Amino acid sequence: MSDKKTDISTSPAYKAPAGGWGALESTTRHLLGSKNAVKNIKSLLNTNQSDGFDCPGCAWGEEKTPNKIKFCENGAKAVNWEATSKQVGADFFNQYTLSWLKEQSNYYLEYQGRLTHPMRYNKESDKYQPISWDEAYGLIAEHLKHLDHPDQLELYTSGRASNEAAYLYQLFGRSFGTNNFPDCSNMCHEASGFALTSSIGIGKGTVTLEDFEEADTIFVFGQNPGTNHPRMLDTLRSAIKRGAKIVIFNPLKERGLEKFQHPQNPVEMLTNNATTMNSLYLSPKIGGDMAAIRGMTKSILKLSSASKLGTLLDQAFINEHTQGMDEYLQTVKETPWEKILDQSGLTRDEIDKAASIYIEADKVISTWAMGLTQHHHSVATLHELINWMALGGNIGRPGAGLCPVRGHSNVQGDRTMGINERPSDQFLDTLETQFKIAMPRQHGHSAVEAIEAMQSGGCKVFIGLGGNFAAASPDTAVTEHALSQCDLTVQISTKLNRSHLITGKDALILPCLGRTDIDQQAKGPQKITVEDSFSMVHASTGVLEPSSTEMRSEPVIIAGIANAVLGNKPIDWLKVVEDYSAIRELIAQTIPGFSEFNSKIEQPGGFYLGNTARDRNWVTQGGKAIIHSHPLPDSILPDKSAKLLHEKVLVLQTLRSHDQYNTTIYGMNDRYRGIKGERDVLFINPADIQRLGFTEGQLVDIKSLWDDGRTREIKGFKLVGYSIPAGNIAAYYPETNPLVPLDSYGVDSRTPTSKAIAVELSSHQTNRIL
Ligand SMILES: Nc1nc2c(c(=O)[nH]1)N[C@H]1C(S)=C(S)[C@@H](COP(=O)(O)OP(=O)(O)OC[C@H]3O[C@@H](n4cnc5c(=O)[nH]c(N)nc54)[C@H](O)[C@@H]3O)O[C@H]1N2
Ligand SMILES: Nc1nc2c(c(=O)[nH]1)N[C@H]1C(S)=C(S)[C@@H](COP(=O)(O)OP(=O)(O)OC[C@H]3O[C@@H](n4cnc5c(=O)[nH]c(N)nc54)[C@H](O)[C@@H]3O)O[C@H]1N2
Ligand SMILES: [Mo]
Repeated sequence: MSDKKTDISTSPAYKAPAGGWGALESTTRHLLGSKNAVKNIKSLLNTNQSDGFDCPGCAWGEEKTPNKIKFCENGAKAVNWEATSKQVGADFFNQYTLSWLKEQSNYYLEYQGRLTHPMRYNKESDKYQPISWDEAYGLIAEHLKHLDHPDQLELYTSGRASNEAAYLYQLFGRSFGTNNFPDCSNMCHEASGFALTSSIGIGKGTVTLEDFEEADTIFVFGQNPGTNHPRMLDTLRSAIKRGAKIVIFNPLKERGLEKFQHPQNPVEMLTNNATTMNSLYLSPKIGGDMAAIRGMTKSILKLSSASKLGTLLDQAFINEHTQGMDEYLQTVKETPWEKILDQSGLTRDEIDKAASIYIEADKVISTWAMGLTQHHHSVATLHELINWMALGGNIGRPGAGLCPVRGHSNVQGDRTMGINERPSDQFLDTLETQFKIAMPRQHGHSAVEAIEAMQSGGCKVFIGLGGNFAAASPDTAVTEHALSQCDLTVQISTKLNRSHLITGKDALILPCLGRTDIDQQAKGPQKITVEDSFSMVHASTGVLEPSSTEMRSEPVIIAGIANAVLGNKPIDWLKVVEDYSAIRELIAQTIPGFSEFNSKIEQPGGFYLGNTARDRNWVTQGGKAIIHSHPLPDSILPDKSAKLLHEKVLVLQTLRSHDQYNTTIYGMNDRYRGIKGERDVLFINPADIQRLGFTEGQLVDIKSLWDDGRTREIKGFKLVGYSIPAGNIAAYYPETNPLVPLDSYGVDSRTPTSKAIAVELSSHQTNRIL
């Protein structure tokens, strides 16, 4: 593997600032180009308002300023996509066989519109056919009755489900007898939850949005907010404008982290002024962050011992609030610089610079996303980050703290509600006391384990509450085969996607309402609640008339299934969905922090759940923050790749374009990276193109290296020279998922290693006859 350093000083692709006229133009085009311009403009104005709905885009928090327009370009795309008037109903399914639909792209499938009628797959005709809701519920009950064990059921959740839906779903699953709750979080921030809980005693970020107004330095690791959390750019811009420093760690030069122009700021737009977004932009090699952070700690120790002021560490915090720091610092001292520089790909000077910024700052916030969580050694990397933040006492202090920036808009809330395959005994005890039935104690399956269970025949029924399990999961061929082994697959969804086409022996599509839709129930229109990355819980109310009366809300669908399977036990399922306050009452009685839930959500902006670590109350063994010491890994790749390495091997990360929401593809452009009209591209250092004997623009095939005898290859990707460290490449998810081996996952997190796959390239042989 080559680790030659080439100049990657700036992004070549897009010269304009992020946001700006490009964002405004794109928002307008997406709005006017949809089937429903007026309806969609109405919905945008209601996004994130106290009496409107929570943006189904990302999980970034909301400022409390009333009546401010609170959507971003990509939030607008998400709203627009859901609010289409195009429909996928019985007529649509009557036209096409599954074999034909399987040949279509992900973009085509979702673009067809909203799912409007419950459907059942008919093997004979190879088509979906309409079914009544009651028949659908009855069919699920029939299948579940015939299971040998409740653990043959997998209940997947994607992170858009509301607190109310998630709570009912977990209660249904556990009352049926299983903790099998694989969720999108298993493929996303699982390592964050694991590392935070094992260090500071709570698996959530310790900061609130107000802390960003006080921080004097913000470190952003492995995250592309310009595309995935655009409202965060606004927060970062304000910080820069008042003199705070921002340090970026990202192998790619991401435009949003270089320059930003606020599309809702008339002065900036008219004068074409943009804010330079960072004080230091470091590009470590993929997977090199743990080494880079260790380097900063080593550098800080050196600065500290040379300082006339004595220690530069927050010794009082370390003594009073941490355990294990001495051992960690000893491990750092013993790690040679050579290894740190080799694994991080950074120079000593770069690391020293970042360390100086850290030590000069009084209040530091660190944020991170998938660039840190989707690695083999993610938990160790996050422990390292927490240790380094603890050195300066940067946990549990205003203006300072840890901030995993979540993905789906309610993924954090779903976990709080009990969507967790490894629930605590305490939680299960509370449920037992409340509902007077035994809860299953055996831990359940994560996403990867669910696929393994389907493969081995251990799972017979799969139900997906949202999401696109077939396309979002690793090892596409393996996952698809696993799903097809099920007796029944059920997808509760808003839009048609790949997962509807990969059926078990029997299959159902259950169409549901989305965040923007009015949810009318027996006792009137309903609101739901969500929790953002900052542990703020607030209500969300749909404002648009649903485009079909056949669609049902997620809580109603879950109640319908539960009622068919369990009858009236342990609750009257059909009754609690007449008015969701009844569900919130159950939540109030069983989930810590939710007492008086119904009255608390009446406050505009919602309420704060609190965070024990923020209060320096460490819910750990020993009552202090635990400082974990790990050696730097020998290789950032798991053994099954590490042993196959040769000098032409590259490390691939799979990421999002600007025109997608996970597996939902809105368009074929990636504006900030200069890509137009295509997705099958491979970002690569120009020196690697040359070294490997290719030319820019050439098509290549990509094959992963994994020692299990299986071939994983995708074909025909265009080489695009880009500012990325030599030896590293990047391409879009989900096209690259066939390359991620199912058993290539993080230690303790079991998260697929979507950001580090060893691959080799070969020239693509076109079949075209000229
Ligand atoms: N518009 C839009 N918004 C979204 C989503 C979407 O698809 N579209 N998805 C939502 C979801 S579920 C999530 S989880 C978040 C995802 O938000 P991000 O984590 O920002 O998403 P990715 O595109 O995976 O980007 C990963 C970033 O990490 C960098 N990176 C990769 N490997 C490494 C590494 O080893 N070290 C470091 N330091 N950096 C690395 C990449 O260059 C890239 O900038 O966004 C959420 N918001
Ligand atoms: N290679 C690779 N793989 C990855 C990742 C990566 O970076 N690289 N990222 C991972 C991450 S971070 C995540 S979070 C997962 C995402 O995995 P998922 O959450 O499973 O996937 P999405 O693409 O977000 O799901 C989109 C589908 O959700 C449905 N949907 C949308 N809104 C609603 C709603 O309100 N209710 C219901 N019931 N359904 C709705 C629509 O039918 C839509 O087709 O993918 C993971 N997979
Ligand atoms: Mo995610």
